[in-house]
Amino acid sequence: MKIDAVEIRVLKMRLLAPFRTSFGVQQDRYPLLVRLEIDGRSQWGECVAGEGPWYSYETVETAWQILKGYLLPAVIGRELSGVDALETLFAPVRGHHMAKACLEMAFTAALAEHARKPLAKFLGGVRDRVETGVSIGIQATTDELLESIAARLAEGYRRIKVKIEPGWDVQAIEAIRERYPEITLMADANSAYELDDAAHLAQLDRFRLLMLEQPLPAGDLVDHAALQRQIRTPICLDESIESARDARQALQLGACQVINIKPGRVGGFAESRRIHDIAANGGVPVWCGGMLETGIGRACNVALATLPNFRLPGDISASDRYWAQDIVEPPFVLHKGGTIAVPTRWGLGVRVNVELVDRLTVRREMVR
Ligand code: OSB
Ligand code: MG
Repeated sequence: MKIDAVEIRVLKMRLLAPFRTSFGVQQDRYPLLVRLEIDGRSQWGECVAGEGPWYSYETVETAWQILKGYLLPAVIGRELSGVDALETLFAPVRGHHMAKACLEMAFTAALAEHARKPLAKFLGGVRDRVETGVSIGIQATTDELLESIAARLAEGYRRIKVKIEPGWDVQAIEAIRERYPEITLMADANSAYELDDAAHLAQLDRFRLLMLEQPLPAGDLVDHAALQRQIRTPICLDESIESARDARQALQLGACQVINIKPGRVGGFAESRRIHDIAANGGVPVWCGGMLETGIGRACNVALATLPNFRLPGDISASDRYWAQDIVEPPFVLHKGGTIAVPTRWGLGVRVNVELVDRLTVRREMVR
């Protein structure tokens, strides 16, 4: 297979409601899309980088530069025997997993289409539906928090994740538990705490949280291991796990009991699969995280979450969780029991609404 050319675009898309985490508020999302011209067809991919370097050092702008300056020149016009070949050509570029991942995932979807298989089957998936939960941002008041949880539960979501930060944690979780003693509940701190906060975080233990996601900074595997010895709530790592090597070291240290895999964060499907396997061998469950994706990235997440060790509900959500109109057809919808159906068409499995994408595009360039 040969990638003949790639169009890079940035869209501007308004979220249905602002999304607040411990690292900031997002009102608009600027998804970077790639359109690979391959085998005479278009294959779309989505980069999950944010507008600014808050979740990680990558941004829409750095992804654009790395794609145009390094990754695309390395692969365009070459005969690529498979994903291994792509990974080998990307290897000299350190980090920048989000930039790499959008190409790796689009290329993998093209391989799936070529093999006449749905992406999920091509990856070795074993499910036709994936269980999904929903992520709820930091709210101005406890009443608003309880209201938004009520709305999501009414929609059918069966696992609630709430964002926390110092000043919005124990009391917020306590209020949720008083109202909903039995829901499956978890919290995500996006690195807002330090090891010195261990005694404070131990106060969350009495709320029977499914897990506490990424309490400490990304590089702190050793501190996460120390924290895990001081709290009963299982720690899940998100930002800390950028590669299979990170996953192996995290498990060796006892830094977590669960891993959130976002293919965009780790460089794509192949590395996600390696992390999945390391976790499976260690008896550690994984689940698929989200990055406020459009339907293109969402389709990739859904496909990945069909692998056997994705044993906990993901942050996959339906298209209407974030978007008035998704850029794919059909959009992803929530089914009874809080599940999303896995597309059965070959390749990515959804059509891209190019007319809508054109209207939302704020920047584009062809690279040959
Ligand atoms: O930490 O999981 C996270 C969104 C943007 C950046 C980081 C995170 C999130 C979410 C939302 O929690 C996940 C989603 O629904 O896409
Ligand atoms: Mg997270």
